[in-house]
Amino acid sequence: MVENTNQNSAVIPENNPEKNQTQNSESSAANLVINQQENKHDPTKKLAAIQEATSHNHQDNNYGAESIQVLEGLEAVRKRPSMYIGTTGLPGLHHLVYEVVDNSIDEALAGFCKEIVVIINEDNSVTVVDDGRGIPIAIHSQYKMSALEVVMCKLHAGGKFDKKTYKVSGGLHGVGISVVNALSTWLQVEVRRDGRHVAMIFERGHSKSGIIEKGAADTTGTTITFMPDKEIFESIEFSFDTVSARMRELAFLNKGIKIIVRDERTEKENIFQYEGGIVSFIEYLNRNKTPLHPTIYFDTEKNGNEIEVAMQYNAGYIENIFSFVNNINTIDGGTHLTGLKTALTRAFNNYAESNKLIDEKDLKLTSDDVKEGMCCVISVKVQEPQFEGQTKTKLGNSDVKGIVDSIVFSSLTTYLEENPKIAKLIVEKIVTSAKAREAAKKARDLTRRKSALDSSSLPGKLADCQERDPAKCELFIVEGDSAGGSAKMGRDRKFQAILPLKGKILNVEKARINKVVDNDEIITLVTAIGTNIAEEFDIKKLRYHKLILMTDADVDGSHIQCLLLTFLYRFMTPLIEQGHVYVAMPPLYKVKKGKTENYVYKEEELFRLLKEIGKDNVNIQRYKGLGEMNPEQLWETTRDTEKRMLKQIKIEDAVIADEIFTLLMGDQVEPRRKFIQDHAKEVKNLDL
Ligand code: 0RA
Repeated sequence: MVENTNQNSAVIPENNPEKNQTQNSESSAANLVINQQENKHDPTKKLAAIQEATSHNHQDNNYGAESIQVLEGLEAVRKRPSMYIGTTGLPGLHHLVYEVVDNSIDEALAGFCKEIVVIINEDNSVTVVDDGRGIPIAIHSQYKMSALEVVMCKLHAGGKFDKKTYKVSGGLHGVGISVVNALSTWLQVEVRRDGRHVAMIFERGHSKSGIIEKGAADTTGTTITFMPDKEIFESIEFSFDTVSARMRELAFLNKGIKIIVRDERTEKENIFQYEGGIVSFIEYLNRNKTPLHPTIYFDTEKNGNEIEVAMQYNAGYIENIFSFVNNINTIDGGTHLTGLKTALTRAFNNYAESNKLIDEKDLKLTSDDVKEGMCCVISVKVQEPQFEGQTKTKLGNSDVKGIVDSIVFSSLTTYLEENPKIAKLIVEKIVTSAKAREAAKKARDLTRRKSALDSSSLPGKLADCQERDPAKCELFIVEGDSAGGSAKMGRDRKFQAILPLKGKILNVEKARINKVVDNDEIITLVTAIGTNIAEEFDIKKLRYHKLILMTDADVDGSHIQCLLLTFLYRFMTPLIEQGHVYVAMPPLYKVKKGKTENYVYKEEELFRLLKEIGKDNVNIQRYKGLGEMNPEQLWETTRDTEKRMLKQIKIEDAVIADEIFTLLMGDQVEPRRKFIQDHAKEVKNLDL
């Protein structure tokens, strides 16, 4: 695992007018382009000149059976060019350049090429020069022609000569240089190899010369110049910026390679060379952002696949993940990207959990959380890539997913363990993203729920009253179905409505208040009240001016009361502010002496009363829950507007309820324990 320190990355600025150089005729690569000046505009002249210069007796137009097949292959390319290069528009045109360059990149990957020069000539022909081994020129035994000719004329012949060559680079379709030849009005190739300097000329894929001896060579390399066919392409105007962008990318992906792009039409030049490879790529991508840590980098080989990953978080929120397979930008992702994402999510969750960096219970870091503000480049090199999809920009090899997953997981885990400060910083950012995502989801859920809450049909559980004037109506919100039953019997149906709620709301809702909105009981409640909630709240739709919460005088009852108040406070605040919410105060005891009955609502009251009436012949009945009361008792204690005890809830009460709710239901264990210790008495008598 290497943490990049930026010391060795030579990032050369480009598109900088001061750095743009005019063509330097001293450049070794540029000198390799023979007769460039004289013959640039007339390929026929160039051909004649080269033919004249050579004394070599070649087998011009004297092909064996195999070679005819070879040429038929290239006719197919001319007939259906899009099958080979995607389009005949500008992308296809530029693809020709990339195809040639890819061969040079392969030489570089094999360790034989250090520098590639791409020149857009004045006539829109393109020259690619490399200092690799040079295309072999010996006669190829199978095809009975020079290897050079086979490479240039046989479809897919590219790497066949050298099985050992680590051939991974490949244009978009990996079609080989012969396709470029087929789609060029003329193409000239020069090879410097084995001390020889030779050339060969082609027209629309057909050899127009044999091997032309150009003299001795003390260097090795290949120079290919081609003129795209106007009959094939919609336009042959190359874009310096498009070519530059791809060359820059290739320079990032293949560390150390020097790629020079020169435009003879405008005398612009870019030089790309990055010793840092994809680490430099990350620096480039994050250049206008605020990086949070040094780039994380790892590079591993497994089963002949090379996996390189560089990543860095910035202070922003945008995800920037680039994936490459054999230098091809897999814009549609594929198995390598899936493996990467799975591993990242797993590694960060694992680390966050084992280091207790998530303070919210049940909060899971998702792939989206992990990707926020992340800049990442994954570059894999696989032996036999299978590209899928219309544009062949999606990797299909199924084994790559597991390989990438396990390598990224273990490498990243090691990195996080070795760099706890950076790990903490990153995980904190991811946790923040996760919380923001949850909050956004809450808001969305709420909106979705709110539309459900607007339903005009009243809940079936509601025993409504007859009166239509809300100012005269009361809604009893009653805990438990049994209590609801007796409440129904004890009410004055003219103006009193009953809504029984199932008592166990709390169990489901332990996690979050927002989830309360998902609860069927709450939906029933809101529909009965009629106002909707939050931003959608409309007091004009209030169906009852008195909302009376009626719960048992036990711990469960006070919990439910606490939940309901919290809910009303958070989502229907004006109801509390304007004094529409009440809590019924069912008695704790009924004290009977002789014919006199007294309901007792507080412990202290019981002592006071007993002192008053004396302890003899007194019958004390303790009520454990609403269900124990008969309808008449319920009526007396809560419905009879003359006798009942109601407590009007003020905003302070609701705030307290909310605080208690948060403490009791929240994730923070310590404050909850402290609260219960501090308020042991109050908690016992939570029944406001
Ligand atoms: C076939 C075999 C070898 C190299 C090449 C082709 C080759 C092609 C191009 C195209 C542009 N530049 C290139 N450089 C090399 C292997 C040669 C060996 O084994 O020596």
